[in-house]
Amino acid sequence: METKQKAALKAKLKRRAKTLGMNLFGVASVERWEEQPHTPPAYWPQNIWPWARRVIVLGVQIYPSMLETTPSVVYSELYNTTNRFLDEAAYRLANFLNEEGYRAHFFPRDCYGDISVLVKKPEAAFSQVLAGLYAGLGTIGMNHTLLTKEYGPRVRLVSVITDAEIPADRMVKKELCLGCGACMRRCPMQAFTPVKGQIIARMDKFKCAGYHQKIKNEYRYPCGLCTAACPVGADKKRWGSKAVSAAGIEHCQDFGSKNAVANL
Ligand code: B12
Ligand code: SF4
Ligand code: SF4
Repeated sequence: METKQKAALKAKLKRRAKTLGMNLFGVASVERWEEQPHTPPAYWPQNIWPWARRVIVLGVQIYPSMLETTPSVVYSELYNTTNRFLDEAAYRLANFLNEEGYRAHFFPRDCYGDISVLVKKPEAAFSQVLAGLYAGLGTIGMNHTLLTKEYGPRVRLVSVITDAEIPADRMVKKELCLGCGACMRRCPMQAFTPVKGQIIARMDKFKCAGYHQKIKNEYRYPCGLCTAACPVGADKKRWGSKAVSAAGIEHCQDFGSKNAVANL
């Protein structure tokens, strides 16, 4: 493929992603997995799918006005919808690439059977956070999520893996995390412990997953308070500090979940 053709295909994919409702689009070359120190070779896309050359990462925003009611069925429904939305958009983009003659498929936004598995082994076969980092969408914050300048950590991700060698994006150089600790203070499980000289905190994933098991049983999964608390992101300016009132949070939590029944 000629350089001009590669750039034209990337522009076409970006337009399609936008039409499919995606807020963020970035491209990582698979070499990034080798260059960066984060995962052993078993996780590298090119070792799982030998034809893989690029990973296209798509992101969709999470509305703070719904997230901040968490744990509630309001956020739970938003979460389920973003999941469908992401997987469908990635499927369609991969399909388009197949029709253009390339190999492509998507890696589902999460890819685990149930939270009861994550409480024992809180890990998946492919990291959307690292894919987003390598595709230039943002940097990893103290709370282990990908922070973006547009939406802070309030963005969910999915990847399309392909052999179409479109131009890769540059990684973000400037750390977006402010090190303010708001995520850590807001966590109901105290899952984070700061590490001196390092932005990313130590995280007790088992504590976090255990809490998720509890609130899933109450039909108000997931938590996400550490993403709601984060001040990074242009979205925070748009929504202001009170995207939902304190009374509104309680009100939303009083309907549609086991918590509502327990409070009767
Ligand atoms: C397992 C899982 C969980 C587990 C474990 C959490 C965890 N942080 O690992 C539990 C159930 C606890 C969980 C909770 C949540 N999750 Co979750 N989860 C996943 C899942 C399915 C797999 C993650 C994984 O195992 N990847 C593979 C491993 C190898 O990589 P990794 O965990 O991503 O970790 C890398 C980096 O953190 C980095 N890293 C870690 N430590 C350090 C230290 C240093 C110094 C450096 C440089 C790098 C570094 O390197 C790691 C690889 O080794 C992903 C979806 C996916 N398939 O990626 C979503 C995902 C990470 N979750 C997500 C979200 C939003 C949440 C919640 C907020 C709940 C919610 N939806 O509201 C909470 C927040 C937890 C948190 N603060 O991290 C989003 C994050 C989006 C974003 N903007 O980053 C993802 C990407 C889902 C998605 N498709 O968007 N989750
Ligand atoms: S999702 Fe909730 S329990 Fe898990 S780390 Fe974030 S604030 Fe803590
Ligand atoms: S809340 Fe503060 S410390 Fe936590 S990820 Fe966001 S900017 Fe970093």
